Formats: sequence, C-alpha cells, structure tokens
Amino acid sequence: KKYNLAVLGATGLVGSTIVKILEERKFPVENIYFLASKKSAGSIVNFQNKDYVVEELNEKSFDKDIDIALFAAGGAISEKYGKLAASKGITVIDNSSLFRMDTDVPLVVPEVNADSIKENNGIIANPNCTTIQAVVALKPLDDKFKIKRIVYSTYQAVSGSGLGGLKDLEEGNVECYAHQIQFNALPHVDSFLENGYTKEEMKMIDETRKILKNEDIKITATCVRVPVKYAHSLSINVEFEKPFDIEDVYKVLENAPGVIVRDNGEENLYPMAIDIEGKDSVYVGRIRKDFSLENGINLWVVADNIRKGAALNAVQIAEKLIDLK
Ligand code: 11C
Repeated sequence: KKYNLAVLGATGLVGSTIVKILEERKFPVENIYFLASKKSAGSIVNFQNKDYVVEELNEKSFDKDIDIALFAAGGAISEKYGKLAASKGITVIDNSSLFRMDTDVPLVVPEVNADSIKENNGIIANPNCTTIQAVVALKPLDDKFKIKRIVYSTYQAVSGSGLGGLKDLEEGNVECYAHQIQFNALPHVDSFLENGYTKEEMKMIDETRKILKNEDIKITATCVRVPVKYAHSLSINVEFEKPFDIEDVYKVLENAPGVIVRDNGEENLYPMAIDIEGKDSVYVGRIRKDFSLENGINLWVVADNIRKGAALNAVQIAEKLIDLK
C-alpha cells in the first residue's frame, strides 16, 4: 500500500532532510504535497527526480486526501494547523515543542516507545533532538538497572537553531544568538525561564520523564551551544537503583537498537560530532563507572541532531504508523 503525504516546511533544514530521508528509505508514497507559509510558497522541491511547487498553506490545504502530514514549519504553523489537520482524519507528526507534553499526545522515539503511537488522537509529537539521542541510549539501561537520577550536560551544534545558527558560526555574526558563537561556548539554548533554567533544559527534563514513563526520575540539565555545525554531544551522568558490572552496561548498549558503541581510550576512539554528522545511529563512548556514587556511570552520547534528532525520527514514526494501519 502507498500513502499520501504532506510535508510542511520542506525548504527548511529539518524539512529538506525529511524529504531526503523519505527518498533514501523508499517510504511508500502515492502522492506528496509540499506546503508552507506565504514566505516559502512558490519554491521548488525535488522529490524522486520530480519537481514540486511548494503550495501556500491555508484552511483548505487539509481538505486534500492526505494520510500523514509531517510538520516541520515551526510552532506557530503547528498551532494554527496541527489540530485542524488532525480533525480532518490526517495523522500529524509534529516536530515542534507545542504538543509534546499534552497528555493525549504520544511523544515518540521508535526504538524506545513505538507502542505509544497506538494511543494517538491524530497528533504524534517528535521530541527535542537532545532528548531523542539521550533516551535511545538510556532506555535499555533503565530497563535493566532502573534509573534513579540523570545529570545532563550538552554540547549542542548551531544547526539546532536552523540556518541562522549556521550563518552566525560561519560568518562570525551576532544575529541568531545573544553573543558570538565563533570560538565560544554559550550556556544558553532557547530562552530563559523564571526558575533559572532555559526552555531547552526543561524540555530535556520533562520529555525524558514522559518517554521513559517515570515521573519519579530525578533529572537536572545544563545545555550549552558550541561552535559545531552538526551533531549534538551529551555528557550523561546516570545513577541506577540496582548494582551492576560495567561489562554489563557495555553489553546492554552494544545490543541496544539504534546504538553504536565507539569506545577505546587506548586508540583515542570515542564519538565526535564531525564523524557523526550524516549518520543515523546514536553513538556512545567514554562508558565508565562514576566512582563518586554507589551505582553510577558516565556516558558520552553523540547523534546527528537534524537526522536522528529530528527528520529521521519523524520518518521512523511514520514508518511505524503505517505498520499499524
Ligand atoms: C536546539 N534542540 O538545538 C534545539 C532545537 O524543541 O524542537 C530543537 C528545538 C525543539 O536549539
């Protein structure tokens, strides 16, 4: 069976990668529509060697016979059209943060909680990029050793801010960020909240708990923007309830879906952003015991923030969805 798709925001960084990944993975497409706000309407998108004109979004856009709409056009578009599309029987896979914490919206990373897709009421949320790569590594460890507490420290690529972030890094501008990102590290991702955390930090905390289905896990996070183009790196400190052998942690990660272990200090082998750009897996290295805790470990987790952190995860959700249809 083939499906009718709509892609919103296909000319952006995430949207254009969604288009590429649908092609790469040979998603069974019957018809595909590219929709965008007035600004991008009229642009050309090439899909499977055919040029398509991007249509301007309006209230009637979702009267078309569409099975799945992949939204990657920002929160404002999701707010305006997400529920409307769902009300017309279309399943929306939304990349924005808008619906993620809604109790009737599954927040899905297919390797972790593909089952939750069944509970959707027309909208499925794609998590934040840093959360996606974290939970791919943490879920199999949680299943085996039960996570009690997590400390996240992130080193995030500028592509997480879209084309503007890349431009600031390449040209040394101070347009997208509050300060220069070239040759710098900014402990500031997304805006600040009254509690002193940034939105990005609170997203990691809230979304991890929702995806791991455990509101009791204690989590704290510090998110930092670094002068890297693609791939976010995470230092993750984890405390488990159960005692473990570090060899078993290795084994669990080596067998985990979507994970590749790259870890050999003697050979200077560990995941690095420049190698992981363009890859689909979540890479884990620097796996070691935290000697300051009874049952703790440290991990270094790297993934391409535009692919696994956004576009690929959305397409994988769509693949699982059609398996269920
Ligand atoms: C960043 N993680 O690197 C952000 C981008 O909630 O989908 C994605 C924001 C989101 O800036």
